[in-house]
Amino acid sequence: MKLVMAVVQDNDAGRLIEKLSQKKFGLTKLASTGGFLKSGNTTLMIGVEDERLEELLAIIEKMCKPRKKIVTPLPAGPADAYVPYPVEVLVGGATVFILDVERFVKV
Ligand code: 2BA
Ligand code: 2BA
Repeated sequence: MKLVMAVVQDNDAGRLIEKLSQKKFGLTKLASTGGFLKSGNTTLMIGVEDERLEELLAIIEKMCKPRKKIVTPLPAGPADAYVPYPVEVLVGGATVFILDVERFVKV
């Protein structure tokens, strides 16, 4: 079994959860915050049998779209040297971690 931790954009989370639930993947949704943009995103914790891992990854890839976001960096350093020009970053599709599960029990 694997534990998939998938960081996805809030905009994609609803449809992705619906699809995964339809396909009978067990999952837990966590509200999270990106360290860089400091805005909300969604982390899904999905325990999955090895045989269904590729199917799961294909669904995540299909449903999570990369998007451009414009951010204005916060000041760092002397205030008179700060030029607040906006920067474009490409966020997502999804950032996915896949971990081996030693034991999975429901008690
Ligand atoms: P349980 O299987 O006891 O799961 C309780 C909660 O544990 C789940 O809440 C979910 O947050 C987490 N969980 C379970 N399996 C997981 C996994 N493989 N990976 C990550 N987290 C997992 P809910 O998703 O709200 O589900 C509540 C109960 O509804 C479940 O109890 C199960 O009896 C049933 N259920 C869940 N998904 C279903 C589905 N697709 N079709 C029918 N029944 C479902
Ligand atoms: P954030 O940390 O809010 O990052 C949003 C996007 O900003 C990133 O998209 C990336 O394109 C850009 N970015 C992040 N750190 C940067 C930096 N130091 N300098 C310039 N640009 C930077 P993604 O890479 O697609 O990441 C989306 C979200 O996935 C992240 O939100 C974070 O919550 C999570 N994530 C990404 N890499 C991670 C990692 N190694 N460990 C844990 N979480 C990660």
